[in-house]
Amino acid sequence: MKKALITGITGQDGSYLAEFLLEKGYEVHGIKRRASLFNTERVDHIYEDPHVEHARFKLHYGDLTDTSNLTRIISEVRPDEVYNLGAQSHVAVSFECPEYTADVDAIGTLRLLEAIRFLGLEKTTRFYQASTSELYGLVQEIPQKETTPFYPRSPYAVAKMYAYWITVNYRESYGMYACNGILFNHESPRRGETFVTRKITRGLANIAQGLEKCLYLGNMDALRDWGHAKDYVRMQWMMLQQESADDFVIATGKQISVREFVRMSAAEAGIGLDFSGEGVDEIATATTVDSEKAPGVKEGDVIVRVDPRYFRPAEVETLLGDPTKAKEKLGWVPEITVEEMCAEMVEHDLDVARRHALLKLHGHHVSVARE
Ligand code: NDP
Ligand code: GDR
Repeated sequence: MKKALITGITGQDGSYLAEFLLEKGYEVHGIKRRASLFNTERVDHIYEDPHVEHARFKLHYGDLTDTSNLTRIISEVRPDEVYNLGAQSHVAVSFECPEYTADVDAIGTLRLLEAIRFLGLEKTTRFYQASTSELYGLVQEIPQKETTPFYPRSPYAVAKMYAYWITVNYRESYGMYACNGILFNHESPRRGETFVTRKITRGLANIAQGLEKCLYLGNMDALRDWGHAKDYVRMQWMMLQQESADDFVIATGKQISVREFVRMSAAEAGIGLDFSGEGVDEIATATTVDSEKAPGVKEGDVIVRVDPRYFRPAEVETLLGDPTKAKEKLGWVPEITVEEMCAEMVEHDLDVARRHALLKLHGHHVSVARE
């Protein structure tokens, strides 16, 4: 039985990848951080009681900032494949916590690679690094492919650039099977609530159900190439099954703006929108309302506004990937469109919002925390 170790298993991608690998028959080990509350919600459905014999899903406490811990876990597990998905993954937060982001996202990757080498596993353990389209930042070429020069625009992207090159370096220096997946944005109902797509689907669902009045966003002109996380984790595994290690861009090859994603999500929630004003004065007003789906909204309500606190010190305005290499060399093509993904996310968040509205009706406190 093959063994995989996933850092970031409690995150969006980690949870889908764990499901995928369990289905493939792997024994799956994951690193979770100690938190004051349970933080395994995304993997609770695949959790196996460690007391049960032959459990194939195992969690280890750990942290990418802790070298001895990482070395001990790798030495105990001796994984065939390591997927390094753990990261401080929020671009805006990386401007607030640049040093921590560098420690986890850049040096954390080095710690893992060194642990593999130190334990003499460099010829047997395959390594996947979660690289990112943020490396392209201020884009030098449209669309972006594996040969497009990098120009990172945030502490997050700069840290990920170190991680990208140290992965290449360990491949070239020690003959390790180590790959970078340069993944463009990918989302799902399990996406963290403060990334823009989920913030939009969750915010609009809450507004539709009368739990919130208005959604505040930053730069609505930003263009992104959005895919579905399920399609992208399949590719992470495929990259480690080749004869030799290589780096691949993973994207859909289509882009839309944040504004268009708002419009699409609102339509799914039964709300037609009209956008007016410019820059910080831009607003979106409800022009048509399906009162069954969105009982909390009336025609004429302003339900989206701009709040400059969500602008970033340096912005990545446009990203559009060219996944030709992945298609030609690996036969990978994304199966889920952005429209299907948006519909799935809105449906999920409407379902949650309906339950919260019912709880509120019966006098319970309901949190609509956002950032
Ligand atoms: P998430 O933010 O959903 O998950 C990040 C994971 O990393 C969580 O499990 C988190 O734990 C864990 N983590 C954070 N800090 C540490 C630390 N110090 N030590 C150990 N683990 C830590 O990210 P995604 O699942 O969306 O992304 C997975 C990876 O892919 C990340 O590296 C991200 O940067 C990268 N990426 C993501 C893209 C996307 O569009 N989703 C695109 C390109 C790259 P906890 O649950 O406790 O917070
Ligand atoms: P990104 O994702 O920075 O591309 O990084 P995010 O969803 O945070 O932002 C996408 C774009 O939307 C604009 N935006 C807002 N973003 C957030 N979070 N909140 C807002 O209110 C808002 N309003 C507008 C942003 O300015 C940006 O242009 C994600 C992460 O998953 C990274 O880990 C990953 O590497 C990249 O995708 C590829």
